[in-house]
Amino acid sequence: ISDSKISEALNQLGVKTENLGSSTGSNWFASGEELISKSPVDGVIIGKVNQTTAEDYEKVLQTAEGAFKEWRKVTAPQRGEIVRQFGDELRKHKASLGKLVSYEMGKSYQEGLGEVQEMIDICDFAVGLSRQLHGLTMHSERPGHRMYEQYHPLGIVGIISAFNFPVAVWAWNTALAWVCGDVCVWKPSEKTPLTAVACQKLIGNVIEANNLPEGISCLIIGDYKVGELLTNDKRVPLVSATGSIRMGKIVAQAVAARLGKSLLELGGNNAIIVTPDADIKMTVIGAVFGAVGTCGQRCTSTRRLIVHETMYDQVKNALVEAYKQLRIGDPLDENNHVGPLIDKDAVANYLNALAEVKKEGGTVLVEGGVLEGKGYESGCYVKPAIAEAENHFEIVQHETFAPILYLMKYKGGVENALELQNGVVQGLSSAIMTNNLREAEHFLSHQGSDCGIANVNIGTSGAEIGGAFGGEKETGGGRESGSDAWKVYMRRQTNTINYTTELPLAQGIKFDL
Ligand code: UN1
Repeated sequence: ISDSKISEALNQLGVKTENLGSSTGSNWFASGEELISKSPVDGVIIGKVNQTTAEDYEKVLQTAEGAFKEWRKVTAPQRGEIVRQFGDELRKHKASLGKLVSYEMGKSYQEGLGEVQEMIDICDFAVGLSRQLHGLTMHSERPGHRMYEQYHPLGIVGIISAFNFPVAVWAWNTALAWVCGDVCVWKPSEKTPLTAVACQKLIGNVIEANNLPEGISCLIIGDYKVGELLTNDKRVPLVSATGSIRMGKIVAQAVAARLGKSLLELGGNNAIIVTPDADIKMTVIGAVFGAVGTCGQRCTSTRRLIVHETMYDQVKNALVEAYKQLRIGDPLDENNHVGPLIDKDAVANYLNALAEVKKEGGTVLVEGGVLEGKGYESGCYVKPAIAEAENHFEIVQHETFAPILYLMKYKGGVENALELQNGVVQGLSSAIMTNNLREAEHFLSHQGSDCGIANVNIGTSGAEIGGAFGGEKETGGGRESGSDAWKVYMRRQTNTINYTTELPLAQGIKFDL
């Protein structure tokens, strides 16, 4: 670990041991090549972590298998108690972990704290859930029979998470999976290994203090090759993957080939529809936060603004003015609104998208560009840009993980705006800004938004954990976090009990011997 500006935070999190890599609970072992974690904030190498080899992976899986046999015997409310303790650890370490998230990933410190808060919230949710893993009871057609269903744990849940929410998305999955009685093997993004190490340290301490089997929480480190070990592994009945559509298609095919289950939360191409009845001030705040927050690297980031022709100039001018106020720089400095992109590859994708939109006939309203000079040495700081574009442009159809907002016009009724909004392959988040009840209800109806998330008078990003999170079409169809998303982490069993001395058959079938 280098002596960087977050060394104190790292110390508080206990991330200072040599030889970190694969882990089962608080037991670390590392034998693979080193993976370097470089901060996009200042380009400094924060630390190195050993990657998981095939042998390390085998050890992890066997430990997880053993742990599952013990963990499923612990009652669900007691499992909830462990998650409660983990939530308390997160409360204690919120500032340090938030800082590490901000420094390793590049989002603002406020957003880093927000991400840890999401982890705490999902822990609280999971604790309550641990007494509510309800099944239904049914009436049997046969006399003296009782029918009901119950949910049992699945076993080992694989979690593949992305760099943009390096800790919260893991927590959404793992907190639910744990109360459901599963054990988890986590492959974080290779771009953010240290935040993962920090989380594993925190849960490892809780597991150890409670004398529980270490394999309840496992960590494997590396790139897609390590992920493949997980997706191809028959011992892992569920793989939950968050990331790009390209990655999701590979994961889905590998898991389906062995008839496993996958939970996919992939790309978005989220739009805000701005109707003639929209409140301009709310629209601008929602759109700017949605487009530039996390430097445009949320899967719920606002990519498109579909504005009614009567509002177009007003919205356009207000946005251009708002973008002038944006302060870009060190995300740990709370005066800044926008931090860096994750790495130089992301910068290249951003530049490519800007070039493409021009090539296809778009007009740039707010120029982009890479920032240079003092404070921007990492080469990852870019200017949020706005371009007037058309929905059918190839580049507009594509999710570019960067702060580029495409502005487009619609005429006539809200159904025309919905044509555009739904006219992309992704289906994650959507929003309408309107004070018109008819428009709002149309947008929310079966003829309206085709996305997993549809908001009225709120932007596209910043979902709460209480609702099910995920989307349709190429977003992958999975749902994580709140509502009844827990059901995917369990197997349903239908039970019929005959308490008579007869054996009547269902459907009235007679079978006499
Ligand atoms: C993601 O970008 O992968 O709604 C998750 C939001 C956050 C979660 C985003 N609560 O923006």
